Amino acid sequence: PQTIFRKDYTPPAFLVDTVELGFDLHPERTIVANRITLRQNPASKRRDIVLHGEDIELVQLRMNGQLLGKDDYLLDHATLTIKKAPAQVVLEIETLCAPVQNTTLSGLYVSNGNFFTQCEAEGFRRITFFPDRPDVMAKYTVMLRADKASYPVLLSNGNLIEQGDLDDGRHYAKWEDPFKKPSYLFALVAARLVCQEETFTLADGRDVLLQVWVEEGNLDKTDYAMQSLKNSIRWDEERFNLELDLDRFMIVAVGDFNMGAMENKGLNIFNTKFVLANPRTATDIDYAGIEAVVGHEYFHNWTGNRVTCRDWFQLSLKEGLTVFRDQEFSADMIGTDTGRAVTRIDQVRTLRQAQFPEDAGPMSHPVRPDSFVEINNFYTVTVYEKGAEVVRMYQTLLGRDGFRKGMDLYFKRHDGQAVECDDFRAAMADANGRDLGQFERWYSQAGTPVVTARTRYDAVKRNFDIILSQRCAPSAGQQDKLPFHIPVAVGLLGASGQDLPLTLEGGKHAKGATTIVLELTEQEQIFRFRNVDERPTPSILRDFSAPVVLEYDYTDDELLHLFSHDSDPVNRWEAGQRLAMERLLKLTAQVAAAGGSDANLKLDPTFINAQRAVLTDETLDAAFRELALILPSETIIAEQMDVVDPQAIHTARQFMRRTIGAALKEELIAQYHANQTPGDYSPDALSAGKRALKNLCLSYLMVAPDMAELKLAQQQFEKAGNMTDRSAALVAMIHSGAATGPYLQNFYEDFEGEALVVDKWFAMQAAAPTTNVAAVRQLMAHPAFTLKNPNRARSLIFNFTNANPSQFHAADGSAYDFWAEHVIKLDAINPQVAARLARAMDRWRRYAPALQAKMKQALEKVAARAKLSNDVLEVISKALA
Ligand code: HT7
Ligand code: ZN
Repeated sequence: PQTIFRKDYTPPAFLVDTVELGFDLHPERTIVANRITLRQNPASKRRDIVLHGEDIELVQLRMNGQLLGKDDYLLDHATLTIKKAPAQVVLEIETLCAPVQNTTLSGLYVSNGNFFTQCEAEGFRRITFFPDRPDVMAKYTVMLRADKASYPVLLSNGNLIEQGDLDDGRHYAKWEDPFKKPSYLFALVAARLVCQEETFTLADGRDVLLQVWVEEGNLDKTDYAMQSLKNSIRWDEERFNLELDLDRFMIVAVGDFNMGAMENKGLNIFNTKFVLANPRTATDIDYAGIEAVVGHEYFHNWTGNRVTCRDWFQLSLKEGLTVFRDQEFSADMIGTDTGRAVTRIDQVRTLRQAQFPEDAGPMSHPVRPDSFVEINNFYTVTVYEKGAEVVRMYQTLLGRDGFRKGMDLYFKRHDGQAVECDDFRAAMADANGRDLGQFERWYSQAGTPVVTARTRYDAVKRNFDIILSQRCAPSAGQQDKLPFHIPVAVGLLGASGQDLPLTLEGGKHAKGATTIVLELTEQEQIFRFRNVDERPTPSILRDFSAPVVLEYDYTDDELLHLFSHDSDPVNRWEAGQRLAMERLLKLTAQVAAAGGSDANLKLDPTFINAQRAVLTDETLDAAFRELALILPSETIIAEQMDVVDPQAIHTARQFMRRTIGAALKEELIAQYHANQTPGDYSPDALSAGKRALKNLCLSYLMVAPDMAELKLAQQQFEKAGNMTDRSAALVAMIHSGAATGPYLQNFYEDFEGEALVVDKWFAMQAAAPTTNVAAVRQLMAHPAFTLKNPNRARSLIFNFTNANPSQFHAADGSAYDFWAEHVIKLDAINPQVAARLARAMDRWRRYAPALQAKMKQALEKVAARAKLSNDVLEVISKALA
């Protein structure tokens, strides 16, 4: 397959001004009539019109009214080219496609009898021939025609300008989008759906219509999405002075969807998972996900739609920025400092769990990649989450006001344009009179920088020096890395845990500041703090001010001091994670040395006491305590090891959980009862935090439960008034290895008709360390299982391969065969989903030789298939390279 390089970008030869689309919708045979007006691009010397087209049949083509014959154009499996076209062209193109056969869920497809589209990144070319690239922006008018009884609702982007009945029971609707947009933002829906709608008044006094469309029977699950939409609109007005620019904004939920949601102009299409919620079916995490994704897609209206990407290498321009915006939105919605810190800790966990491993693996790429085979493989945690960290660093360096100035300038300069990451950086720099030249390396260099800190205290001169140095390991195509511009937020703690006022030599900081952002720009730099009366404990990288690994030789005492006192909650949590990680690594080594046995393991009382202190400190938010008590995940532990031994990690971590559960039994039971949330369910952060802590207590008590503890879980399951508590009880039971058959059966029967809950039912079994590959195969035989629905495939298969490491890496390699078999099967149905599954083997080279050999065999088995998609081929060949 062909690799596409960023350096090869050329402007389009022709620009498109208007697009008129006519759809005669039939599941088997949809006719698409497309009339586009094109004109030569003065910025290009080329005169060929190149249109993309994939899996569609050309019926007829006219240029400036003239029917074109086969000799007038070149047509292959991917493009239609008209050589030496005149400067002004009207093309009329008629094509055919078969939506019901389209299992890729890209382009126009049928889900549960309804029509939907998904065009990002390159799906529009599966609908009609078009220059399907984001720098071609045009105005669209869309006429939809379909059978009225089967598809009573006809939606597209922008405003509804006409609708009516046709012969033969068909009807039509005409939509017009007043804004220029790239083709990836086109959408249509033709369906039997119902909606919750509301008129909402914008800050400027305009009334807009908001709608959330779902299948009948789900109208009792749309309130939270609607509320989140209204909150998002308000938030963007207040925080960035950005208003909704349309008269109508629609969200439509669909059960078959490759990702979370899609920001099509005025017609956001969502995976049901991020729309539907009521207390009976959705957990606190689901509610938080809905708020974040509704916000994310809404915020794209400015960061992505009004200002879009010049080419797909710039994807993080819209995605990193929009993730940052949705993160800030979620934090502001909680509104408290600890709430903000809790969201920040969650972000750090995601980075460590998924982005750091990606950055160190075979698919490692810069935030702005230099090349790709299949763009769909680059909707990654690096582009999204690391991209958001890069945006966050502007705010850390420039301050909130400075960041806002940069945003204002960005929109002033680029509204209506398709631009590059460099344009965003230039707006930030110019609005603040700063040179951010070196900051560019965050976009161009892959890999996670490692910042090493050393300190020295001079009691006579009362100086405390922090010496920071940085390095970054080589990654594909990038042997030597240049120093990054890294903001390192630092505070110093005195002996009683108080923040010391800081005086940085040469720094210009407010008198009495207790956190200062050091700017590390060289390979090594010394930062000197003056007037320091005692040797302090440094709190480095507060609020996780940069996406780096921080190395500092903390003593246990220093970590315990930070864990008890740091005023920065992120670093307070981090100290606990370091204490736990040191022990987990030692225990893992001991298990491995003892041939897998945990017989002689010990956990020191100091650590247990520190855990006890946090658990019982009721001055701390429950949400924070919960995070402080969760041990680093098996994946994060694995990332710290040179040779990964998944079984030893699991045994060591389980030992630690069991020991904590036994030692703190009394306190865990007390906190379990103290953090009940009686009364009506509410997903607010305070209540969700209490439930999280309570359910963590339960999970500790259930590592090796006695009868009373088992009963506690069973009662919670039976009496729970919401899905958070019900599913937490069931998960605790499954993980404990207790006989759960009747409970699982009962859960399934209660929710058989709720697809999203059935997904949970598969997921919780797949991720349990008690579930082996044979059990997964058995679950696949369940009548509710299908590979065709991405949510369902993910719930069982992905949860097994990605969230159940001790079983996925079973010594006999049987789960690797299972993986290979399903990558191949899925690839024939949906390459995007298959390629995501393929990534489960990314880190295969880090395992012990016996496992490595089996993983390699499985990879080679997939690679040997004759008909692989580019999506899977790219992932597998990079893994094997
Ligand atoms: N911009 C969207 C990314 C996307 C996507 C969404 C649904 C299905 C396939 C997709 N390919 C790319 C989602 C977002 O980041 O908001
Ligand atoms: Zn996005």
